[in-house]
Amino acid sequence: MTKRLEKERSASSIRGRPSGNQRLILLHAVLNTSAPTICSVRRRQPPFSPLPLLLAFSLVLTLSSSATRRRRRRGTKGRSGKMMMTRAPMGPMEGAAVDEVVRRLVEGGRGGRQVQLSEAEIRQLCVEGKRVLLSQPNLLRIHAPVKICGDIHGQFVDLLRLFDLGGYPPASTYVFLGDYVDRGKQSLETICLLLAYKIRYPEKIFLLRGNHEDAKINRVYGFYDECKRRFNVRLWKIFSDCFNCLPIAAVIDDKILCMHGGLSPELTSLDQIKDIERPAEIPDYGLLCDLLWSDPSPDGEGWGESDRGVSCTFGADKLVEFLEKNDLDLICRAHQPARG
Ligand SMILES: [Mn+2]
Repeated sequence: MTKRLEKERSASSIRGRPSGNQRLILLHAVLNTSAPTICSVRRRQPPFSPLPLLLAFSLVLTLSSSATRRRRRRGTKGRSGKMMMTRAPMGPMEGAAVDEVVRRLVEGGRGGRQVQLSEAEIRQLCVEGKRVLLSQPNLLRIHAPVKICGDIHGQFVDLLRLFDLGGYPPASTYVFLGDYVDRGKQSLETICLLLAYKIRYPEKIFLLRGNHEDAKINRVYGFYDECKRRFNVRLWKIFSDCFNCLPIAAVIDDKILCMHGGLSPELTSLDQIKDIERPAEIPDYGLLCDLLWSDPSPDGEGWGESDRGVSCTFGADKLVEFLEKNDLDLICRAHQPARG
């Protein structure tokens, strides 16, 4: 554990782009720097044109599909009826109440101002959020166009800037690649807004799990302290229950696999991700650990030892092998900051 934490501490100083591999998109969250970064995305065959929107803190990738199989489902379609029948006690968080939480966070959070929701509201966001997360599979199937966002890490002002740029849900569909909490100053506002949108528009925003959505990690890197300072430890535990239900990966238009970390030597088929049961704690090794912790190897081939002391690295050969076997074009992941 100590080794893992030490290595995680050093993760913020990870060198830039990990490799020249052409089929890996990295979504960089550049913490505490205004240096812009950009990732080139080249493809063997272009069924759609990625449009990178560069921000100082994160990269949003818009994937627009010309072979349009997009489904225009309304965000709330098909869930309110079930909700009314099975979860009447959560009624207060429906519709207008969630909208009100969103409004207070978005309007109140401008300029870095703190927005203090009530403890009861946050508990409801966690409980209802958990229910919505578990109602969808651990391996999500999503259709383009969609905007993919990397680590937010409690930088709530930057999250609002992302929505300013890309449109506020439900105007656009989003996939977030995890690491919502820790490091930044406003983990609570960040995760509360994302959960509120998830509850309100379950088909328009998808929240994957990052390695910081893990009680062992966010106990140490800021989220626990923020919960304790602004509320209490009980609330932090309620968040942990919710985080244990976040999905692990998403496939966009059957071609782009998204996850926070990367590949695993144990991963041969996508069904293995689908079959991971939730709620789940992140183990110290194995498939689930690797999906949230592994990194591409900057130059090596095969599987390598990670500098983090957790999980492993994967070489370009392993990436190509996996993509070809599973008929995928790209892996899209986050987890590593980069220098511009
Ligand atoms: Mn990470």
